[in-house]
Amino acid sequence: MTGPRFQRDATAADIVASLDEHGYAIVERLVDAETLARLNGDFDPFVDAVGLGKTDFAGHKTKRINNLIAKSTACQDMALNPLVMGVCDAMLLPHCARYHLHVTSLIELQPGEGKQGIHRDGGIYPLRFPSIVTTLATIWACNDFTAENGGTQIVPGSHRWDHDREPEPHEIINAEMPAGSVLIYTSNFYHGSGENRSNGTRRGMALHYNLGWLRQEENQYLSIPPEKAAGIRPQVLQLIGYDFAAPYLGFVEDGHPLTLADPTLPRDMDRTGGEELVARHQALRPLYLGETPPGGG
Ligand SMILES: O=C(O)CCC(=O)C(=O)O
Repeated sequence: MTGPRFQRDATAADIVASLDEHGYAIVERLVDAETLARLNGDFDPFVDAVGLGKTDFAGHKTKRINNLIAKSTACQDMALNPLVMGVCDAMLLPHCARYHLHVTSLIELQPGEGKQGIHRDGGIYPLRFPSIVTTLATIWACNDFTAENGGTQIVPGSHRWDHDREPEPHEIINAEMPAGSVLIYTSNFYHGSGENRSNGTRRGMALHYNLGWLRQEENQYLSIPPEKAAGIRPQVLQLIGYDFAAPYLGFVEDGHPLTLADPTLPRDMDRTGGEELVARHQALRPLYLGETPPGGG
């Protein structure tokens, strides 16, 4: 038995074990107070300026902003958090040579917001549940998450459920965690934002990652085109998609996509992405994409 609640000395192996057993993990106060203050300060003007959601899913009393990488260097740092990267390596690299950032959303529930419909993120792709892990979600608590203010609704154990099994109300709990903590779960796990019965707002930052050969939810290279990419470090640009996802997958005219953002890079026309990527791709076990056999293929 391990998890699901950890401190910042947790290892990627601890988190992976908790994802396997419970379907989720919470790492308390993983980010320091200074970075969190910087993050909130970067987002405040955008949150002030944005209107409320217009659909039941987005929430009629919820403010959302996206393209967070362009709006905050603190967000860029957190997207590359070493523990999260270790968990992504363990959960996603078994099925892809490289993963990328899938979507970035700041989600601020206003007082009086109701519960979001419970869902599984993997539903964005036409696959039966439970499938291989296609996405890995991190929800960072930008302020305290409580049962009263809409801490994410989660359904422990639901990552193993069959496609048609839906949660009963008594199976749903709220992820409660102090500001700076992160909730981690995968594409097979049922969750949704909670109801905000408090007088304050609940602000969460969702940074989700996905398999490199799947389309990203957020079109990040149009949100951050080459002319806006200057000044963003290569590691971050690669994570949002300025990279090969596999040999040949995602090349541009000169070879590596990063050459569009940094004209000083060699225009060597190499479309393989390099020997290491080729080796990683060749080592992957090909997936069965018919009716998924028992055990997920
Ligand atoms: O805000 C949250 O706690 C989760 C939001 C979510 O799952 C979504 O918007 O898809």
